[in-house]
Amino acid sequence: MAMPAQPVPSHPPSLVAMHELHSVRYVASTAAIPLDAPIYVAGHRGLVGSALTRKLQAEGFQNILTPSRHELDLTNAQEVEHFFATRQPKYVFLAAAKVGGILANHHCPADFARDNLLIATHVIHASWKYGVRKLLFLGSSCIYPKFAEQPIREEALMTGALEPTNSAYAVAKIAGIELCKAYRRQHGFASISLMPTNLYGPGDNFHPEHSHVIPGLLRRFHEAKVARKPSVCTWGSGQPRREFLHVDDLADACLFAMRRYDSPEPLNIGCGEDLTIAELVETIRDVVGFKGNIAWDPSKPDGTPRKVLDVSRLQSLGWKPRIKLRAGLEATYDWYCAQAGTTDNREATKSETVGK
Ligand code: GFB
Repeated sequence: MAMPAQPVPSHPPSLVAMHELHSVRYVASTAAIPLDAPIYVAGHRGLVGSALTRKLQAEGFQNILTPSRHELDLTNAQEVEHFFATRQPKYVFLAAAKVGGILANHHCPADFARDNLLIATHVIHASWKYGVRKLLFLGSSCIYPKFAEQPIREEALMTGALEPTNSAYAVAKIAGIELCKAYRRQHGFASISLMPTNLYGPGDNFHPEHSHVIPGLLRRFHEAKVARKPSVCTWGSGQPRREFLHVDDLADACLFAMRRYDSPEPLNIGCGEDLTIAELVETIRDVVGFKGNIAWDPSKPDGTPRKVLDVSRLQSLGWKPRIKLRAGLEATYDWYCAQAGTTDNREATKSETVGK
């Protein structure tokens, strides 16, 4: 495979040093992903896993392993061991997770902690044990302290208290990062951790209560438009700020990182720009074409006041997102309408659990 030219970093000296330190591994891992290598996408039916599978297929990878939930329950250690022993994946994208929006996290913390701890423990251990060449673990921007300095640098991890609505999920994801570091330190296992910002796109969970804000509101505005309702209810104060990344950009960043990033330190993935929830709501209303009013329900939680990632480490490696928020929302709404017309996607799971 042809090697892309290495970008010239333009960032602080410490990042330059880190980049140079790992450039040797970068060369090795780039050259070492043959198109017929067995690649396991854990959670291939979820938002992230399905985007990753599309991306890998588009890049010409021919041996993508996507066992169904019936074949492989990632919370079951024996099933995970059996899968790795028999299918022998060489690269693993660990996108399987129990995920959900602010209310789902708030109401089901035990499920979010248990499932995500088990999935990370089983998959990282089996990957090392059965000779995976490289594993990419996906965390979340909610691992950072609730009041972290903005934009949030990777160094902010474990420097303060977490946002209570999703602390159980966040702790499970932090455990995954630590597992990757531990297997790397003790066994020399090439595992990396990526921390994506809030994601959206095709394949998302559009459940009215348990989804994240973008799919939840696309659906609510759509249904209000169809039913000619006078207003739509949105949650909280509208004042929190969030950063959003289209999942196809994330998938691109994942493959980029699998090829070029090899460090125990987590890597933030985002666009580095945020907006208020009130601004997002206005944009979604416009995209859907709803003409009625917007009402706010202050009894619903706001969550973290602001969550925008510092993406200078990622940019120093030469990666940038391509999909602007407005265009991404329009494409996602189109996808939702197409799905809503053909399947019962809108009545899907109470909160997305992928890879189980
Ligand atoms: O997307 P969301 O659930 O995730 O909510 P978080 C973002 C903001 O949108 C919150 C507001 O301030 C919500 O109150 N919001 C307004 C709504 N209307 C709605 C609505 O109809 N649905 C939803 N869901 N929100 C999650 C974490 O936090 O972020 C997860 O709980 C995960 O653990 C994810 O990591 C990335 O950004 O607040």
